[in-house]
Amino acid sequence: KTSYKIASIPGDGIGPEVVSATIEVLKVLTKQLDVFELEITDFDWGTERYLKTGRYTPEDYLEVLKGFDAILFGSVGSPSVPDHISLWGLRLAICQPLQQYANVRPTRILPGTKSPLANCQPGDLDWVIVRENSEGEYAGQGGRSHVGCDHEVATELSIFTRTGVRRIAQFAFSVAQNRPRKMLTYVTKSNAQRNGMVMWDEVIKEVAEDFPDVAVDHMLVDAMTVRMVLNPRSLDTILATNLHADILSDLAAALAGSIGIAPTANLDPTRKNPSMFEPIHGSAFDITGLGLANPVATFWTASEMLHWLGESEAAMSLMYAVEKVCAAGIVTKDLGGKAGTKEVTDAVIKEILDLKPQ
Ligand code: NAD
Ligand code: K
Ligand code: MN
Repeated sequence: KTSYKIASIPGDGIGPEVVSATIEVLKVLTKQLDVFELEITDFDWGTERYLKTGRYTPEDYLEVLKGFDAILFGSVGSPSVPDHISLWGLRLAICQPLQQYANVRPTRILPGTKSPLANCQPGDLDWVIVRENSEGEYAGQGGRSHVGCDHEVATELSIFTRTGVRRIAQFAFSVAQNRPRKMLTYVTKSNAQRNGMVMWDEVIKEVAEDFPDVAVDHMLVDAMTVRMVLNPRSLDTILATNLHADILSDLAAALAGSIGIAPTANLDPTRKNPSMFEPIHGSAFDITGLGLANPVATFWTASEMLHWLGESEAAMSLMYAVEKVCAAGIVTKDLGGKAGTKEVTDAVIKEILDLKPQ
């Protein structure tokens, strides 16, 4: 039997709650299907460790992670540490050096749940957002001088390279090509941002020539927010920069019902390094420890991880179980239900136990 090595990094806030629920579900799923094994190793990398040792991770963390087939991540961020320190200390400290340059965010309305948009039914909103995950405003370039003085200057440079844009464009076109509607909408802000964003427009037009069967259209990011709300059906695969897609994908998750369902994959498409899978949400301090966190985002995340590992049948079985539970109305408060993390998890496990072995 194939065995995959998974690094589990639950992190902070509700991260450990949703990751432990997911590991419970994965253990039952692998046992039930009986075709592959997951060897899961748990890492205590997070803010508690930072407060004790001054680091979110051990120094050799990249070498450690390279020994795994995939990484399952919860969230990082705590009220006791500034957010830019925690994010750069853990999540970006993994994504950036491991060249996980493609961030993929499937978004759709699950059965039994509702979009806040009037008249938007499941099927009217079925998107994949591809977020460039290594450049832009998140490249870590910039600085501050004369800190605290009235004449202080602070910059956050937006870095784009032709190679970086080309590789994410090629990735997004192939995602679009593999979906039934074969449509790609790319988002820039090339009216105001006249360097990097204009290069994006040019590179995407070049790459489009290699994908003649994909229908392409272009939106400016501000107008894109309007189109997402007023005409969700007109969209399918969406490509945007690191910053723009970060914002658009939270909006997308809310339009699909809740940020509590939305998964993301941080992929190294070259497969030289392990990829990392996480819910798009953060630590959710307001509900930490209350047993209210929606685990569906992390279940869906685990399904995306199984797809990436090549275990598509298991991935689909997991989503089938999750969707059955949603359809039965066993959902958390963010989706308008009454169930807690545990009830949803138990219900998904019960559905999995009803699955036939593959
Ligand atoms: P958040 O995603 O943590 O929470 C936003 C809102 O959504 C909150 O009201 C929260 O209760 C709700 N929510 C989020 N996940 C939920 C779930 N699974 N079930 C039910 N409700 C859910 O965003 P925030 O408040 O902006 O950030 C909190 C912390 O998380 C900050 O430290 C931030 O830096 C960090 N963060 C980390 C990541 C990451 O690890 N990749 C992503 C986003 C935010
Ligand atoms: K997260
Ligand atoms: Mn975000």
